[in-house]
Amino acid sequence: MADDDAAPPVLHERREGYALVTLNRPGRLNAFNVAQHEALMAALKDCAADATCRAVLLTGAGRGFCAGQDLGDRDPAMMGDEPDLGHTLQTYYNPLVRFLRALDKPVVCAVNGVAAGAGANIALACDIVLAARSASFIQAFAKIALVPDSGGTWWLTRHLGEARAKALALTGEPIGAEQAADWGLIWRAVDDAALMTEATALAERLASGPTHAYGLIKQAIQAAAANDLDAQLDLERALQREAGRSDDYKEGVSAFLEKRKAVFTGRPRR
Ligand code: LHQ
Repeated sequence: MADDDAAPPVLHERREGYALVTLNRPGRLNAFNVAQHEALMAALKDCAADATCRAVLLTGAGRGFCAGQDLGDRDPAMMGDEPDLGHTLQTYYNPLVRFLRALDKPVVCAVNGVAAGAGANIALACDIVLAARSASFIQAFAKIALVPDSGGTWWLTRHLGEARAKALALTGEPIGAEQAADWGLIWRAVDDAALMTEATALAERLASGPTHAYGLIKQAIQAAAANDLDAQLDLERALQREAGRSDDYKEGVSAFLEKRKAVFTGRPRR
């Protein structure tokens, strides 16, 4: 659908407490071109810099979540004999994955339909992934003689183990949302009609939570994969020290003792 390129490649809606970010090239199943990469990073950076933005909800327009790289931009007839795909990763996909992981606010991903290639792995880089029951995840790379990227070899191996990681990557066979949830690749599969209601409710809940503590939790869990228990215990001590100095900690304990609902500001400290 050529019309896609007339529309903004990413829709960025600032909502109360969070940003709704929608990949918006539905005629190409939201495959990434340069404009979509740039617009997505701009939206994420906007949320990072905005203290009133306390969570991100990422989804796709139309029937797909994201089909990975726009292969229309990669016609071998136009690319010369030695395309440098490493440069594309270095310039666009790797910074995106790193930004999602480093963002000190939770990122919810609502996978509304097929997530293929880098599209699947960008979804897996988010903090909490919900998927519509009809959605699927495809490590499509080997079908075009490529290697899973955007963290794919890392997510698959960490979450599923080598046997399933290799089978998915080598065959490029899709797995459905329920299978992905049963295997621990994503958080939850939900009915298609309920996806955005559930994802929105989750983003709203996170947006009124202790944002600073969420950032520390994210940091701790992401560090666990590379730490031994001793190092992780030390990290928890440091992060807990920091969390315990926040207004939200005081508010959380006071609210508990007073038997009322806590009202968190999300700020690090007074
Ligand atoms: C697309 C795409 C697409 C353009 C669907 N591009 N148009 C990093 C570094 C540098 C280079 C290379 O890549 C990477 C990372 C990667 O992501 S590699 C993996 C790239 N992605 C793929 O190989 C997936 C290609 N797409 C598919 O296999 C299918 O489209 C899936 C299985 C995702 C969906 O199948 P269907 O539901 O049957 O939809 P469809 O194939 O009919 O697609 C709908 C339209 O979207 C169609 O256009 P048309 O004009 O015919 O309606 C497709 O051409 C277009 N489309 N993916 N990646």
